[in-house]
Amino acid sequence: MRFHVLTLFPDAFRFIADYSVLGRAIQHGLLSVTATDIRQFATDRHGTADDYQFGGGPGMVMKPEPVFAAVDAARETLPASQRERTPIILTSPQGRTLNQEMVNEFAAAPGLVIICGHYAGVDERIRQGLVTHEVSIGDYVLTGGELAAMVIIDAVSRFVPEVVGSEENVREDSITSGLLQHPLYTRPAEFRGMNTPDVLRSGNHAEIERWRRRQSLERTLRLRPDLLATASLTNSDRVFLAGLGWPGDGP
Ligand code: 6GU
Repeated sequence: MRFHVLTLFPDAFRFIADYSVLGRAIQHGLLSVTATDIRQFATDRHGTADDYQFGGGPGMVMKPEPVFAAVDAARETLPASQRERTPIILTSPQGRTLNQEMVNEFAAAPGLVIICGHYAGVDERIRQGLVTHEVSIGDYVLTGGELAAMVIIDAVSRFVPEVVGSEENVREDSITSGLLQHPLYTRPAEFRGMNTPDVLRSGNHAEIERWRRRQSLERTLRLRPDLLATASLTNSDRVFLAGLGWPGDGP
């Protein structure tokens, strides 16, 4: 998976190369992350990437020429067969809020080009003529799109084979099943007066699975009842949830 990031702050992406899980994946050649300075593609000698907005008003706007040129250059490094299939993502608080389904879609691409939005915003022609996906990471405003780009890279990288170990993949099952995870315990069995459930140390695997499933259901109902509408539930899950007061997800 190849990530091409176009940014005004390329040094920020050294964090990814230095960070344990993704850094190791880069070293093993499973991922590549190239951060290119948009200013390199400025049309003047000063590396100007922003300008005042037409019509007046506070805040600078990212100019179109350097961003178009930077995307063209990133695309040229891709094999022709991949160019059409590589999403051009703009990070911006106006975008669609990132979720696991979007992460899955991005992970199916051969790579991603990510433009990190900055200042008051980008010239609208960047949206019109370049961007295929505009992505936000939540309903709050960041100083720039770099952290959002790193969030996208991290979440997508988990789907690249061998980037995360099998124990992490197991947890993915609990996300894709649409339920929150059951509580986890390790030694000691008793700590500062707090005990661990006996069933987990009973050796009865059927009982353990039942307990975990019920804990997941109960926790999801309490913390994220919205997830139950799309979770894959068995009949006995439904009966159990109904007993907890769940009104059900349909007629
Ligand atoms: Cl992608 N960018 C900025 N600047 N703020 C955000 C965001 C992105 N997602 C949430 N807030």
